Parts: sequence; C-alpha cells; structure tokens
Amino acid sequence: MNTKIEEIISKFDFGSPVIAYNQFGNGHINWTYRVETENGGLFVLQRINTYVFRDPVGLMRNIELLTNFMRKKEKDPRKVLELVPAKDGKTFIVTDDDEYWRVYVFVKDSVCYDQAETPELFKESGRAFGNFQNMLADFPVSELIETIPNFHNTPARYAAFEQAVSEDSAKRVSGVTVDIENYLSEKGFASFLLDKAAAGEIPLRVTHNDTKINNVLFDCKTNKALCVVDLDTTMPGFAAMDFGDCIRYAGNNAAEDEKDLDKVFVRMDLFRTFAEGFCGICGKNLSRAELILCPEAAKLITLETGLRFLMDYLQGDVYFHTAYPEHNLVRARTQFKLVRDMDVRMNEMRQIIISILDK
Ligand code: GN1
Ligand code: MG
Repeated sequence: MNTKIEEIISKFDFGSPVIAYNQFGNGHINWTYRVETENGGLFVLQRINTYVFRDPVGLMRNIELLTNFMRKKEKDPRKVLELVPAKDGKTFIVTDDDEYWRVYVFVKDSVCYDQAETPELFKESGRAFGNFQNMLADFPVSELIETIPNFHNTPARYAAFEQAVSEDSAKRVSGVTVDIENYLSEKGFASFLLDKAAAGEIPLRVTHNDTKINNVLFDCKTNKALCVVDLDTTMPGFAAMDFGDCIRYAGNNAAEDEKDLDKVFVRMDLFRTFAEGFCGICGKNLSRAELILCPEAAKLITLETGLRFLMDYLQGDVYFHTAYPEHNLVRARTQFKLVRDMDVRMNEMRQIIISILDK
C-alpha cells in the first residue's frame, strides 16, 4: 500500500478500477509503475523527473503534438504511444508537492530488450527509429521546445564538464585525473556536427535523442518492432546522432557499464545490420550527406555520454540513477574505450554505410 501513488492513480481516468500497481523498468531518469485495472487494462504511470526536465508542461505539450501527429499517419494503436488524460482533461497531474505524473496506455503483448540479443532484433530497432524519422519528417520542428536546452550540444557539455572539474564539489577529481585527461584530449572533436550544420551541410530534424534499444517495444510473439517510447527528449537535433546512440548502446559487444574493457568494442556485424535496417526505412527521406556522418556521430554521442557520466561522478551522482558508488565512473570508462575502438573502426564503418547507400 502506498497512499501517495493511490492518490495519484485516483486522478486519472483508467476506465475501470485499478487492482494492482508495481514499480518497473530500468530507465536512468524517470520513476515508472505498471498499473492494472479490473477489466484487464494495463497502463504505465510515470513521474517526470523535474530536476532533469525543467519545463514539464512544455515537455508534455511536445509529446501531445508528436503523438497526435503520428497517430494521423499510423492507425495501429500499438505503433504510436497514447497518453491517458487525467480527470481534469490535462495530459498530466501535478501533486501538492509539485510532482508531475502522466499515464500511457501499455502497449499490449509487447516486450523490450536491454541488449540486441540477436542481429535481427537490432535491425528491427533500426527500422523502428528509421520509421520514427519518416513519420516526423514533415513535422514542423519549430513547434517543439527543447525539453533539455543544449541536450546534444557537445561543446556546451565540455564547458559544463570543465566547470565541474574546477569546482570539484564531491572531491573526486584527484582520483580520476587520467579519465579527465582522456576526455579533454577529444575536446577538439566536440563541434564536429555543429560545424557541418553551420556550414549548411546537414539539417535540423525532429530527433528522438535517446535511441537505446530499450526504448523500442517489440511484439512479444514475432519480435517485430512496434513503436518507439520515451519521447521526453524528442526535439530538434541531427538524425545521425539518433543513429549513433543506437550503436553506442546496443552495437557495443558489452553493456554500457561493463567493467572488463576487453569486452567493450563495436560489433561490426551489428553495425551493418542496424545500418541496413535504419537506412532501408528512412534512407530516402534523409540526405546522403547526413547518413554518411553516422559513424562520426556514433563516436560523438559516445564521447558526449561518457563525458556526462564522468561529470556526474565528479558532482556526486546527482543526475543518473546509480546502483553503486563508482557506477558513473565505470560507465564513463566503458564509453571512452568505445570511443577509442570507434576511431580504429571509423573507416570500416564508413565503407559499410557507403555500400548500403550505393545499393
Ligand atoms: C538516460 O532515461 P534513460 O535511461 O533512457 C539519459 C540519456 C543517456 C542515457 C544513458 C534525459 O536515458 O541521455 O544517453 O541515460 N536521458 C536523459 O544510458 O538525460
Ligand atoms: Mg529510456
């Protein structure tokens, strides 16, 4: 019994009495519950992390606009997320202590994976994110707010990182000087995509910005991708970064927080199969100029994510959920190993993309 959760539940219209609720999922940011109703309905109740998302009202407006737009193109209810309105008609509720909560319909007979258990599954996730690009290709980008300003602005991330190093608020800098130097040695690469955009070579698009494979739902019987979830960071960005984050997370031979760095490298079979899935679906809607940058974008997002983990470690683990005290440092080291591995494989990755585009 949790009276707080029950009070929150009572503010939404589930269409039938709620008979159970349990915490579930393993996201790093929001708190999530699965809610079950008497007539067999399943829902996802989530508290929006307002430390991370400072404008939850603007965020919910983004999601309303995006899901309504996609639903006009896709009639299958399992293929676009659906918000459940609160009893007052809004798409979220605010508690007395200023917590923001929302509810989605649970996508029936769906399953989500934390790793690309088979190449085919990874290809399917490529199709899912490719399809997401396609559905939103004509969405008016300027309608969306930036739910986290400068989210994938890597130079801005470096500036924040350097400030965190100089403040040393958790007194952890002296123990990780090598890690800090490693990350600083890549600072020159941080503006790679922003420079291309400033030169007019690549456009701003609606991008998901958190394309981990566990943000894709699959049909539990066929393992075909159904839809993309976690739309909190969907905002203007570069398509190649969405591709890149998939490789960072699920193209890695090991987990995001693997301690044995010998196990951390990009699996080229997975890279190829993902690229075939993604480019096969949205290759015609995106330009060759942006797709060709996918390998560099994979390195850039890996560098940026690792930098964020290290910065959070230096600040005393205030942002990402952690399971043990060194967790963010472990994640940062894993990401850096992957960055170095991508340098070695950069040419090979580029050739794979070119061969797919030339087909
Ligand atoms: C966070 O919430 P989750 O676990 O899907 C983070 C992403 C990181 C990711 C690293 C809003 O995503 O940017 O890439 O952790 N989301 C936010 O695993 O910061
Ligand atoms: Mg997520």
